[in-house]
Amino acid sequence: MSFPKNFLWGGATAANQYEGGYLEGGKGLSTSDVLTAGSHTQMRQITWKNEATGETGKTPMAFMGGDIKIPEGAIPAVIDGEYYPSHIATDFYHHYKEDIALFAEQGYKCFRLSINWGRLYPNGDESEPNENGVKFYHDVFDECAKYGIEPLVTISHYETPINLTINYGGWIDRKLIGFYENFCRTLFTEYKGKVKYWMTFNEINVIEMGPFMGGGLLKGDKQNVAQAAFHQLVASSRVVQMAKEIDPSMMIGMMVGYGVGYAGTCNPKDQLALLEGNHMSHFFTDVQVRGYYPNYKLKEYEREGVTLDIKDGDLEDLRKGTVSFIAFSYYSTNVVTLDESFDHGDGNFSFGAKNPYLKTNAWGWSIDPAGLRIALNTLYDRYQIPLWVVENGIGYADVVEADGSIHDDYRIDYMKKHIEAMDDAINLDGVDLMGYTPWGCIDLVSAGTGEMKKRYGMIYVDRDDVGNGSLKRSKKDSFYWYKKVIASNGEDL
Ligand code: BGP
Repeated sequence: MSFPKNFLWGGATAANQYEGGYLEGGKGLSTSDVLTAGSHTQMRQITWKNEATGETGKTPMAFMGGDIKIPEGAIPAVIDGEYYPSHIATDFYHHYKEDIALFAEQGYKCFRLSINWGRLYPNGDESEPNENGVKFYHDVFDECAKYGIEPLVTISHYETPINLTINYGGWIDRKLIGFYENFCRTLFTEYKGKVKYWMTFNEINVIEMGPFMGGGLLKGDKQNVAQAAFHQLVASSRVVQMAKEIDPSMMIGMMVGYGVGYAGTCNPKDQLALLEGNHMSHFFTDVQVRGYYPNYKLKEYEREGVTLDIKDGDLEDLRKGTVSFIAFSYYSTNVVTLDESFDHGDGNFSFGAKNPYLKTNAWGWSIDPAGLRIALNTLYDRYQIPLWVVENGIGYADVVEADGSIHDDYRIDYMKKHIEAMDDAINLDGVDLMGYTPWGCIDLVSAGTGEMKKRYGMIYVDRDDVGNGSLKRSKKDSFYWYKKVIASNGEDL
């Protein structure tokens, strides 16, 4: 066991699932604020209201591709009587000092969080930021600095100011590039010297599967998604260049939800299906690391009649604004097969077929540490730039014992095996890995289902699926275990 001396051990969160304070300090509504709670198998839905008629309703599941189908004349809105888990979430907004102290107690070297765009720009299109919002993140970063914890900031994580969806249609409108640049200029100038590591969009590839969550889009057809993704890629490349001008020591990375697939059989048809899956997995990394659209994507667009509206300078920006590191989330692997005898499972996101060699959690996500080593090798072979595992973990309905303790040995086991896989990738394969921030290091709301009971944390938060609970924090067994792991720089697992 040996991890690099400056390996960045920490934990990961995101404002839309953790922060709460959804209308405090002048914050505007964002897309995540109109998402209802879901359930084990029911993904979250978007609520809407027609102001003129007073009619309200919910769309089908928010995380699926295709058109969102909000009726004519209605807009996404918060509806009385509905429960929205992200409004309070696990209330980082009021608990940040306590939480950062707990992270420090575990020995964190870094802490991943996201900036709530609507806290700085309530409508997204203002020219000047909301000072209250700017101050909140100064306070958070100052608190991190007290303990020598390096922030790792996701600039946009599943939320867009709702005004940008209602009045511009989300990222389909090119104007969002400018609004995002404006937002980033504020971030880079305000937090210069406090934040070194940034990622432009969380799981940028999610726009293909969740156009509303990823791009604030109400029209999720292929043409719209392709153009909106192009705008995000151009925006990302421009702010990479901007950051270099404002502070050359900043490192700006991209972030992708990385899909590792296995072909179900050696039937060449399965292998070709896997090849197509791999194209999907690499499209965004290819553009953000290499600086241009890969041929397989251009051919796919050509076949499907998708055209991109490209303005002067866009392609040059893509070339110039390539990222310094690849951050990715890794939870499980998928099986790609045309063989109908495979079991397809029933969890949320258990795409593809079930892998008979792997166990799954209650949500159908397979547990596959070897897949992480494969992910690290594949990405490093392909791009040869530093990697960072910024999300990893197991969702579990933890049980609180009568004495308040939480024995999450399944989580310890999951993390231990994934840390061993990273160790192998570093020491057996020579992969350049910067750090590890397991997801939802403190309990927070599930992005996919909106549940609280799908917990990832090493710190428990007393809150349930319908909003009851004191929000009190307590330490799970994994809290102490991970503390030991960090103290020994990964030696003592
Ligand atoms: C990733 C997201 C996170 C997070 C995680 C776990 O896709 O970046 O925001 O939530 O998945 O997913 P879930 O919360 O649905 O269990």
